[in-house]
Amino acid sequence: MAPPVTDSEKRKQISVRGIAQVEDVSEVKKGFNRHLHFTLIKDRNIATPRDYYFALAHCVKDHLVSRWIRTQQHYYEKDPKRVYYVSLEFYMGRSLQNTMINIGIQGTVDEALYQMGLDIEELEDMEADAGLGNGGLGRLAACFLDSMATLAMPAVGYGIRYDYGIFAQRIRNFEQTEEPDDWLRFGCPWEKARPEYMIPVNFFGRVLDTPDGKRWVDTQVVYAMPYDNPIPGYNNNVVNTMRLWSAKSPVEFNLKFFNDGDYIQAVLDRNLAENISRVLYPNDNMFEGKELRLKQQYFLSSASLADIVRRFKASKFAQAKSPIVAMKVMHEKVAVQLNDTHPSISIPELMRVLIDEEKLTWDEAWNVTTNVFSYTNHTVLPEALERWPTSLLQSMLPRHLEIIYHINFLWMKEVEKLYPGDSDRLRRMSMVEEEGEKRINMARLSIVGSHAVNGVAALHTEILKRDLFRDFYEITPDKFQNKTNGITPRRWLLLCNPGLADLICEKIGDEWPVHLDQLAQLRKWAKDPTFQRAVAKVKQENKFKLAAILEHDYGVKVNPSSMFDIQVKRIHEYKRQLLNVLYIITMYNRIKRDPTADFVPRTVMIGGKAAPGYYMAKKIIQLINKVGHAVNNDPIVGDKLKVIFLENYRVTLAEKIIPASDLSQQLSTAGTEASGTGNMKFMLNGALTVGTLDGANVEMAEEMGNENIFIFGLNIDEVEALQKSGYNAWDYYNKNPELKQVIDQISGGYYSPGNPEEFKDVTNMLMQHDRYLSFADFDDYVKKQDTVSATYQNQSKWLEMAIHNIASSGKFSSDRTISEYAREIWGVEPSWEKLPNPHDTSL
Ligand code: T68
Repeated sequence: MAPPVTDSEKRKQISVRGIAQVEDVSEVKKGFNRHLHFTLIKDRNIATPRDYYFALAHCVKDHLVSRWIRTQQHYYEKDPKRVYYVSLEFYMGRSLQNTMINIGIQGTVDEALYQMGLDIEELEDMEADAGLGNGGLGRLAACFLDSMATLAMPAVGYGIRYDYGIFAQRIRNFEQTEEPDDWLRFGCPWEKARPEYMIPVNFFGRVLDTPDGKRWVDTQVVYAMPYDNPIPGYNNNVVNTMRLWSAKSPVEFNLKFFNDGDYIQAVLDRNLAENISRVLYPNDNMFEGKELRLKQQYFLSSASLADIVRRFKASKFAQAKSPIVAMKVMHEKVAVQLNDTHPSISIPELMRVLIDEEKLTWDEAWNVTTNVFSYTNHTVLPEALERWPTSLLQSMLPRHLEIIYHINFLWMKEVEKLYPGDSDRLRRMSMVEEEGEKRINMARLSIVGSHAVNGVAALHTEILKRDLFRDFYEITPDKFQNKTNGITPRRWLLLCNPGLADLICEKIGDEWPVHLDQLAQLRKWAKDPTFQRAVAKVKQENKFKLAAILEHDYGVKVNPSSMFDIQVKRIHEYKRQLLNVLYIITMYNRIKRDPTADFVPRTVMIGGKAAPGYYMAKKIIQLINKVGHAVNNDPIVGDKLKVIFLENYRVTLAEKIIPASDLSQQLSTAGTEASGTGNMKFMLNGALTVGTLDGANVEMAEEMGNENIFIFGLNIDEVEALQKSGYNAWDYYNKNPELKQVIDQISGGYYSPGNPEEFKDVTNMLMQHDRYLSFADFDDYVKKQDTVSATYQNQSKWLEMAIHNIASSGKFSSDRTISEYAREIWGVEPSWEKLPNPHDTSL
């Protein structure tokens, strides 16, 4: 083959998006037209962009199915240990582009659509986000599925197919309003319903003691209908499954009404059962003890375990044994990861199945159960820890409560043996909490019922061991592990930042998407002016593109040469968006004090959803919007400072914002953010971070060196010391005139003309009961932000730091995280081998 001539041809040769071949392009055009005709039943005269999107999605899905079937055949033949990731949330976002990239047909499809005169980006924009998650925990589950498929692991993700995902956020009159997310309105082209595999799930009823063991009777039944979604690995022909359950009423539901003659009412009431999978609970880091939420948790747990047991029984391993012998060793072939305690009712559920249905003894069942399960903790905030009232469990899941009591009885005996007479310790370690309303502490149940417990960043795991789960760590130190979070470089670089991806390929080849450590090679060009210019050019193009989106979607004009300074994440007091606002106002005051002084222009963007019932978070959104209104309309400020609230922040918006950011704000009080994963996405895309020594920020700083990150504020020991000695916001307020001015303005109604009371709850909180010590970090934050501005003026220094960020982000690939889970918790091996390319398609 002749060597490539031009730069752009060279880029195509090394393109990680797949090189278009003439035959493949014509194949895609054929498939697209076939679906437009036979699936959508439209012609090009009346088809809309949405029709084209669906035609394309179906066409792309066709290229998945052989790989999907073959992958499952391959697993059946090889009969390896299976991994199940059970999660109430999978925050997937869109699938079209990700699928094309992972199976290597993006180049081909681009060319085919171009030849047909269609704009691929316009079509991609028709896809609704699968917003089946709140934030970090749900997005982590999605990144993990991508990595497990890419590492050819025999894994299934189990979740709920909510009819309504995370609400759409609209800002009206500076405040958040919520709209239901009807994401399935036009149908989902990726999923395959499998009504033939429906599973009955029982609720309520009572427990009978029979000679043949316990029987749970007189229950209400709801069916779980599986919907399978393909999860393609990157460039390895593997396609795994995410199985989401949807609630279906049984035919005989409400039969008594039916017999009463109220047939119509009986049919209408079928809705009640189907409400279980209606809507995602919109809280992050907050426990809401609602009956419907517990139903969702048990619905997922019970259906998934029944499916797991069925698949195990059908495996070659189990088939070669008698049924009872097979069940006793199920843990040799099954690993189940619990994504937080949300699905941890699975632990008594598996005990129930093994004892009541499979007739194992208690001890045999307990051995299997503890070896099957492992539990990931995602937070140390007390209000997020799940503690279900026993009264609710008693009526909804009476057999499970019985089992939990017995697990706890045996556990208490064990503790008592180790620490005779230590009643305070027994109280601290009991799954049954007796203070106030009697409750089951689900974290304690999960620790005792699992063989491994992990935190999601080194610092977080240390807090678990030393503080939250200290007593448990003392008894079983080997159970506790760290698994620092990661992100998939496919979506969070290759997909969202093609310019940077190409640049990296030119320097180090095209293996980095599966070996992200290779980015370290970029370090040698950190000071190279040519490479710096190339990185700067990509960043500038991404900023132009975002600026165009902001103007088109929100009607705001931004200065694309200003610093894009971004904080996007759920709105929560502990994440301290307020600290960001305090600095914005500080900058505003400085500009007004001396409008001619040198000022490094910034466009500050803040985005994120507040839980609908979280009053303070909603106030914070209102304050950001009001401050933005004042700043953006002040002629003295001009182009120097703009404050934008990014409405409806979600996966798809993250993909547009992160590649265009210069500065990433990670401001949580040390010891509160378990890990953070947004922080890693910014780093990978060449933004610099201003942040505290919290969560994974600590490890990011370690990887890149303190000289490449702007760390400020109290560390965790200092936070603890200050909490102990007593934090007094007034001390800081009185000592810092800029802080005093900012607070006086907010509480004096400067940003709420006509209603000085508007933000009094915010300022009262900050002054009197701020659990997150905002003022204690204000001074250092301002100083660090001033350093940020000064550094930004030295573009070559800034770019050198940005390149160091990119080059140091290898550790934060979710491939690394998943490899650690695989080897150290699940007992399976990751593999970089490819399955054979299915030959019934040339793609
Ligand atoms: C997040 N937790 C952590 N919770 O806050 C974050 N909570 O530090 C970490 O990086 C991430 O998990 C992944 O480990 C959450 O996102 C929730 O969304 C949530 C949902 C329901 C109930 C409680």
